[in-house]
Amino acid sequence: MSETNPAAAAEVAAPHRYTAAMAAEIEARWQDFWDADGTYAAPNPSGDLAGDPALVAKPKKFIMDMFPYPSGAGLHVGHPLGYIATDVFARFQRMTGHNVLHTLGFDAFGLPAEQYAVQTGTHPRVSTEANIENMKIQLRQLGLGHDKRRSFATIDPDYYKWTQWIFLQIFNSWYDDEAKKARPISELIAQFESGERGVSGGRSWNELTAAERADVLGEYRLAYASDAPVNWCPGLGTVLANEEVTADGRSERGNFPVFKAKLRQWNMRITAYADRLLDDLDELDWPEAIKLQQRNWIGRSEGARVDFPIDGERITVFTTRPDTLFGASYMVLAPEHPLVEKFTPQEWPEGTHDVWTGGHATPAEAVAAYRAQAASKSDVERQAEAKDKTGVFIGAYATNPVNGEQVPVFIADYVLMGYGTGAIMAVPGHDSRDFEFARAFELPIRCVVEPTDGRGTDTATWDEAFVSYDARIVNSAGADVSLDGLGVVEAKARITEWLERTGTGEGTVNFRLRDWLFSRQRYWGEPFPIVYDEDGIAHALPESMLPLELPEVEDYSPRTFDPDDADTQPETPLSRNEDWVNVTLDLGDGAGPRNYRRETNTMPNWAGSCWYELRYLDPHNSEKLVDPEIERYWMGPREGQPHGGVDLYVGGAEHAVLHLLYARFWSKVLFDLGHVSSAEPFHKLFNQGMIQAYVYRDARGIAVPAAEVEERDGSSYYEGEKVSRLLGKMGKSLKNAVTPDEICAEYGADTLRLYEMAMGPLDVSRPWDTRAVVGQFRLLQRLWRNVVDEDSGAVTVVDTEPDEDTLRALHKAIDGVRGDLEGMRFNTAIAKVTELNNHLTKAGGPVSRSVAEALVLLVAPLAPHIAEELWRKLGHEDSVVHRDFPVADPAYVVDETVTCVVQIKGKVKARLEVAPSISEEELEKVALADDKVVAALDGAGIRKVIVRAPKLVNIVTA
Ligand code: ANZ
Repeated sequence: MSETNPAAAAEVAAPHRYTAAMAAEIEARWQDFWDADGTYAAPNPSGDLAGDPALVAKPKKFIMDMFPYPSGAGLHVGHPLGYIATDVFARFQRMTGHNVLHTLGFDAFGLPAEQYAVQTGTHPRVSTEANIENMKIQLRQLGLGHDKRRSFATIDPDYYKWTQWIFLQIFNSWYDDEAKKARPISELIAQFESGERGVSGGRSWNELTAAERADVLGEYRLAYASDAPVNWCPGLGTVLANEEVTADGRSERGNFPVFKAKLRQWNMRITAYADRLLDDLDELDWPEAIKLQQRNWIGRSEGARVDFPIDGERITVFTTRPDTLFGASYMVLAPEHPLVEKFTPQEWPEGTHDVWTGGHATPAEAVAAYRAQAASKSDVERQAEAKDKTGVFIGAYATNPVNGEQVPVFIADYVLMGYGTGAIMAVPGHDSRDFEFARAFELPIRCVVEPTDGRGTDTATWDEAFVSYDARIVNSAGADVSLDGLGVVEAKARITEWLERTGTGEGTVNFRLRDWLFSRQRYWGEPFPIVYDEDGIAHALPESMLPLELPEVEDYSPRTFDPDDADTQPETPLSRNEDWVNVTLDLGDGAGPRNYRRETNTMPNWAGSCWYELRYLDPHNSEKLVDPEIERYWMGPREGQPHGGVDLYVGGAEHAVLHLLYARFWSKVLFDLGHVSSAEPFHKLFNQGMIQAYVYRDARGIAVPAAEVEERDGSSYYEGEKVSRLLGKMGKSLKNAVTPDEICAEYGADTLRLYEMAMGPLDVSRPWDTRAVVGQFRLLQRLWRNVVDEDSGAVTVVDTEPDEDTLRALHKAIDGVRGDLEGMRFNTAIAKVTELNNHLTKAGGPVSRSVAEALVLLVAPLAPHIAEELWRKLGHEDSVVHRDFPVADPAYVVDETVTCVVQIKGKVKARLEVAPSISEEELEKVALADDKVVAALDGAGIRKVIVRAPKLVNIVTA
């Protein structure tokens, strides 16, 4: 490819032309300079990273990327999109009077390193550290202005010491529902000891054995071990969090079946924070789509608990529609509900309907058979809307409290034990699942919400339930309460009030969010700082024993099993090192040296990313997680950011409910316990789009190397054969990965940076096109040529004042670029820089120094190496990094502009304010880069662009 490459060819033409070789030389030199100079060091107000007080006194900006997992495949050009964007933004913020913290670490625990280790026999630390080194080299050549003093990897013992420390903070605290915050567990123990708080069962704290006390505290601790059913994935050999299980009940990673199994595992009581996690979203500057995903995941439902008496006991249901209580004609318990046995009689009651019994001779038999069947299914399978409803009568009736009616009780798998109370009142008239069940089991269907779709109230004629929140209640009058004629909202309020008055129920809020399963049966993760004594009681290691380092084991592979065999049990790799597991320790709790057994699970790979923003602030602190003054400086609450947090966090949208929810939860615990002043980790979140790439497939559907495909007359050919072309992900497996290394070698990092930023609005996905990269290279060549003579290498600028036209072009560009960089519209900023540069080229003759300098400063955030070089050539001794960004003179900005109309398929989609002198070529670029136009095109191919500068652009789509 290099023979046709203008970057290489130009070298022969003029000795001082901007070429790939020159870019390589300039870039390497400036990168070395920045490293040696510490150009990007952001000073802290105190501590070992304290620095220039004048800089500290400026307003701060903490700009962060979602840190990478150092994979063995290295980076392709899709990965740095966000890193370049934050870098441009950070540079702009530095030039507009901010103390900017921008750095990057590595999220380095996790499955891939371990799987690679198992395959190759290399220790995960060895391969991970090699990958980190490789990635650092790849990142360095991009010219990212990171404060490298603040970088770390989550696998560094100095780092995970504090991850373990936070675990202990969480373990040693409980959630006080009254104060609505976490408090130290010692304060709870004091309440038990003094009798201020009673122990359930009515016994006094002093009577309890150590084991009983540990159990009581386990009910409160924010990190606790429990035997609850967990997601066991035999194929991966580990258990998984709900968030790691796909909608069809398989592991997100590896796509193996996931089963429910009862195992003793660590959990984090994130549910205690459900309300605050919801409420505080309101104050965050996040994309609405992500907020919505979090809201749905937390799943707050307002409704009521209603007690249905049965045999002197009661079944409590959770319903979001207490207004339909008069329509409840049967009940359903989850098959695993603990009360099922209790209410199941010896024999079928008189007159039991045949279809209710499942053909079994006794209720107990029917229940046992049905339970066995339900246990083999995942929650998702059980809840599938389309599936036929199954279930069985348990032989008992309960009483509907509102009208005294006897309603039959069933077990059915569409009711889940893990939600609400694991029991429902079924209202088949107005709930689709209940409707199908009632039809299958010939149960009465009552209309208690008046249909608004003209179907009438005779349910015998209905094909489906009538589901509506906006209709009137009917057929709902009882002895002491009537809902007839009320709307849903009023009816809910009235019946809830009645339930509370009569002691048959109460209004309640239910959450979909479950506690976070926190154990993994893995080697490559943080060890838990927990040991068990001979009675099996868990003890925290004292802080002085942290970090608890990962021991060497012979075999760090997880024990995996037949992916379909649910009857298997995990085996932890750490348990294979008996010397490490069995220890004699003095925990400093007065018990003296005792024998303990270490916890052998490890933490999930999410742990390290739950708090890394804090460690960037004060990365070498060995006394504290983070110094409070430093934390307050960078993260503390301020005007418009009531919960504090990072000023800008950029990353992919795929982390909506995993990382982002977990990190918010840890922040809140640390905030409650007084360790930090910020209750939210990330104030502003921005999701960048993806860089897509064409995937070419041959007739057999096999991907062929994209680099070797030829495009001719709108078709694609590989080795002479026609191949298909589709946009897809970029990656090794699809043979279409392009590495930043290749592009840097061919054109230089500044060109790569410009190209990635010019491709379109940052939040929109865009297809990579290597052939288009050269366009940005040419821009840099023209920029260079406007300042430097290509033959002599001399600077050509003159000290005369620019003409009026040029002043207008300059100040409009300054004004526009400033606004665009502040608003993260990097593509339009580049279009404006290009316009100014072209104006200078077209004007001919030498460029005025003042204009050339301003132009260089405008370019500096986007293409920092060439900017530094030109700045130096222009006679400056300092770096552009800390220079002030140019400010437009309003007198030149209020120039007459013309409104240009952009049409797509003849319809007006945008209006642009452009200079009357804009060229056709420029106008086309500006129009195609416009957000509204990009949105309207929505990825559609463009057939033709008709430009009538300056007033019209007409885009014809394919
Ligand atoms: C009666 C009713 C009438 C209901 C009606 C709905 C419509 P969300 O909104 O997701 O919170 N439900 C309660 N617990 C359940 C469980 N463990 N498994 C399966 N379903 C359960 O859903 C709450 C509704 O889902 C509850 O309100 C209950 O059905 C059902 F016209 O009660 B409803």
